[in-house]
Amino acid sequence: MTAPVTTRSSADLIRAEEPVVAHNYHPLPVVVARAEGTWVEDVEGRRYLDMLAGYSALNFGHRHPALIEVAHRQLDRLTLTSRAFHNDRLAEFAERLAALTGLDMVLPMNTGAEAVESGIKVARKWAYEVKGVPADRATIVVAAENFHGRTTTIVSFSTDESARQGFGPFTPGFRIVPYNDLAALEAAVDETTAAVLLEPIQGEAGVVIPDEGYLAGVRELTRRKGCLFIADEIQSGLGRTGRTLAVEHEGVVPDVLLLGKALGGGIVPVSAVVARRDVLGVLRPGEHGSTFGGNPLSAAVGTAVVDLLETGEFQRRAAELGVVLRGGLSALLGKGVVGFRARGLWAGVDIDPAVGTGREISQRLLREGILVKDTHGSTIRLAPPLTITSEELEGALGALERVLT
Ligand code: IF1
Repeated sequence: MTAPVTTRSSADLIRAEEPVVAHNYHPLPVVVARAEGTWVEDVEGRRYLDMLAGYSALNFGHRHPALIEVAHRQLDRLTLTSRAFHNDRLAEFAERLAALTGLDMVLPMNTGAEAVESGIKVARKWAYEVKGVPADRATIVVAAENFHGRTTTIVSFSTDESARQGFGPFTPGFRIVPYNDLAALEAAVDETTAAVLLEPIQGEAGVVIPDEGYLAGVRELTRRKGCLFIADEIQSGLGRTGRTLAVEHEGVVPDVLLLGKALGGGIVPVSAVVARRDVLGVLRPGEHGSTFGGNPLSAAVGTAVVDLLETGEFQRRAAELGVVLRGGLSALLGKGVVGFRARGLWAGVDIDPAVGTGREISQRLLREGILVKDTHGSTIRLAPPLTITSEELEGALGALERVLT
């Protein structure tokens, strides 16, 4: 790989951040300086297998050659116009993304939270203009233990106190029901309900997979009650679970799909609200916007991401290697793993607290050359790039076994 760009050591750089970078994270003590595919390298040249992949933003690995090539070419042509003008990349991106997802229309945004916020605004406007909910009375039903981002409206409906503490006052109009509970959902949806907003698999909660039939039940319930089903696939989507979208495991097509993370190929922030035309059609000029939303660089990279997904290669790899992942985790049950949930190349692994906390296990794995991140308590998440090889995956599972015993 290329020569180092800095002469400061990892320890120096970690120390240097302290007075000048907000402490809104508690990163593991590794300073990444370069990466390729499934491997990253720290400042001193130590190599690590990346089993987090930017929380599923790096589904195609670090710096996938096809994506980098498109980005380089676009950087040499045009990077930003704002949507005050058209650019020659947006139409194709929207056409290809709509076709990939089986929906009609795309609202291009940048971060996941922006897609979630935009989805909330569109659903409310649809409720007032199409469903006939009285002004400012629209409700949106969400699940407990949800994670949809960090804006003040989104944390307004979080059940994680640490995400809400000190950030009030909060946005009204949200009802919270237990996840994976159709009866509770039935009771919460009424004539004021604009939408039900759910992760098809809850990521931050620890890769919580609902019972078979839950998503189909949500689809039937929302259709019957005349409200929108908004599926937040920002983390579960784009190949992660072995299908293009996690909702495909139940053959469900939502009214509104929220995408992000891997949509930008791990290069630029790209997110989108993808929906039926009668839903996104409620937006008229000047009613919503974003400086960078739909910019030509993002649209070019997003189109190249759709190219990769249309091959089906990454979905197939996630499904096939997901069998290896499940097998490896099953073998560790009772040997430091007390439980796990896995679909495709995505797993939430519950570690026996007697063996260590999620953070301690993450630190031991770091010393084994594996990058993972703990989530709540003693659960670690595994979400490698979908380009990982079987040998690399077996290596990571071997390292996990070693640090648990
Ligand atoms: C961090 C985890 C957290 C998401 C879903 C929207 C968003 C996310 C389903 C917002 C973002 C990221 C945020 C990142 C860690 C990661 C995450 F669930 F993936 F593990 F935080 F809970 N919907 N999830 O998962 O997208 O605005 O971040 O682009 O460090 O906060 P964003």
